[in-house]
Amino acid sequence: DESKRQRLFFALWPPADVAERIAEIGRTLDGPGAVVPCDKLHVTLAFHGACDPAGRDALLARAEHVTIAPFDLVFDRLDGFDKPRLIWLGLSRPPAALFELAEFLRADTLDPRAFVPHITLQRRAGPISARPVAPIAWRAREFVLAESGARGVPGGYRILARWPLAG
Ligand code: 2AM
Repeated sequence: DESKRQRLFFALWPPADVAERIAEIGRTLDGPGAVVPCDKLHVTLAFHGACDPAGRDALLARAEHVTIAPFDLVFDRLDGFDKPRLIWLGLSRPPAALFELAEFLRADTLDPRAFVPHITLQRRAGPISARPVAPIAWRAREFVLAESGARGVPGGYRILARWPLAG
């Protein structure tokens, strides 16, 4: 039953005060892009696409097996993708634990792209030359499973479940 499929992804969601500072960067950039509002800012860890209920349950079960301690993230550079046209905030020194977590949660995905940790700031954006920005640091203490396009709202996200990071 196609109507039961959900677009699911694991993500890190910044605390509200951090998200507000990140959103400010997106707002102050020049250019034609659509600025992502602060409650939608996140780091996608693993994009699983359209999942049926059994697929969703498998993701919920997998998340229970994460044994990674909280880790620090320092977002300190702007960069972009060409397809789709995004401007994003990234890390010049992403911690190993971030890649471990993403790799564990990406198991069995069909996503062929390498994991590039980023927070999308603008969509349908103009070109950007990569450059450093004043660092914004945050300690990741939990990860979430989120649904994209929930209740038929494109670009709307709904957090379905949260798990604490614990080593
Ligand atoms: P983006 O911010 O780089 O566009 C929900 O759509 C989240 O999943 C977004 O963070 C988006 O990343 C990511 N996403 C959407 N489609 C994807 C795909 N085909 N492969 C990997 N990530 C995807």
